[in-house]
Amino acid sequence: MTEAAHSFEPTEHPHRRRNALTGDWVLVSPHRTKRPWQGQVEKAAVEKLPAYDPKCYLCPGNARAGGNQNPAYTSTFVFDNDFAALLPDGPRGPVRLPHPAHDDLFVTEAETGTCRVLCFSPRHDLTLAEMDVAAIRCVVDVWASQIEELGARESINYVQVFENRGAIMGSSNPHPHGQIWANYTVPLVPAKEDVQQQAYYAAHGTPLLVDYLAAESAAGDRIVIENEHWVVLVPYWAVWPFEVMLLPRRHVAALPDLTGSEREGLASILKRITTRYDNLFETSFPYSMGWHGQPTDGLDHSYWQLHAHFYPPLLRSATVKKFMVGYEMLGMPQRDITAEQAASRLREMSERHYKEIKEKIDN
Ligand code: H2U
Ligand code: ZN
Repeated sequence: MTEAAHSFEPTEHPHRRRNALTGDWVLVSPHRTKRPWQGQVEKAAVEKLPAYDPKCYLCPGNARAGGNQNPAYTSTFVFDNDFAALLPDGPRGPVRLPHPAHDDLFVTEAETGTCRVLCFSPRHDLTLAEMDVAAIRCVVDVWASQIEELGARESINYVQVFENRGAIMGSSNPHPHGQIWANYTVPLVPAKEDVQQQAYYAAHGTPLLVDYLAAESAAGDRIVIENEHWVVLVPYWAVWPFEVMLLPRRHVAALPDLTGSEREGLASILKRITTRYDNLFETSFPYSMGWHGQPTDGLDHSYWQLHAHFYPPLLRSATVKKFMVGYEMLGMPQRDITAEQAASRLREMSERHYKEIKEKIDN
């Protein structure tokens, strides 16, 4: 160990942290948090929405852009994306393009799959944070049944469930909804996680994220909230300011394998973490979230541990967003506040939604 290593202080000294789940690195610059901000200020989103919007393509009974009509659904509703990025039929696998001398410079694989949209609620004006636990439980059950149904297909080797929330994240519509993309090849991020988890299991004989959660529980400073079956923490290697990971306590490889009481606990902790997020800047907190579970290729992936990632872009207020530009695009991702500081901020938040408190005061 050098002299510098002896005096290393994670809240003061720039350092790199390795993402054990992907093998990527993040640069942490904790000394920069006092720097002034003179860049873009996002306009806070207008928050008062109607329970039903006749022009919304996701509301019950309305017509969608593709010409189809939504049923008068009362809980959740799943439909095939009218503008799907993947198509179920067609060629699949390596393609030979007319570049015989440069095959390795123009590598192409034909891809097939299915894209679906999942409405979380018939209510246009709610979010996961504002839905009740019973309604969120219905969303959990649909996530599980979609992964099960699509994953059973011979041509589907990975089912990616995700939610893109808020205009700032490019979400096209405030109506609470998520998406499901299921395809033949395992996408880039879960493929990296597969490699790292497999290598860790080969070296240690235990699943990477099971050991990781045990170590985080012992340390405690990155844990945000927990219940009987689940833990929410800011990962050691977090890139986004208030990024969190949601992990089951039990070793479970995929969402459909969750028991009834684990699903119940999941619905409850989803409401709690999204409420804390909303309370952080008193705004309907934008994020991209999604589930990572084992590939559905029928092979043995017992080294996998199910988990969800939440990647919110907001940095210091409802209007100041973190951009992944410059050094991040060309060098590597970088963050200012440490994962420990972010976890501490999220721990301080109330679990009573700020809108509920405001309504009380207004009346
Ligand atoms: P966001 O999750 O980014 O808001 O996307 C919503 C999806 O809904 C988007 O992929 C689809 C878009 O293709 N969509 C339909 O399938 N039908 C419509 O009538 C409009 C939007
Ligand atoms: Zn709607």
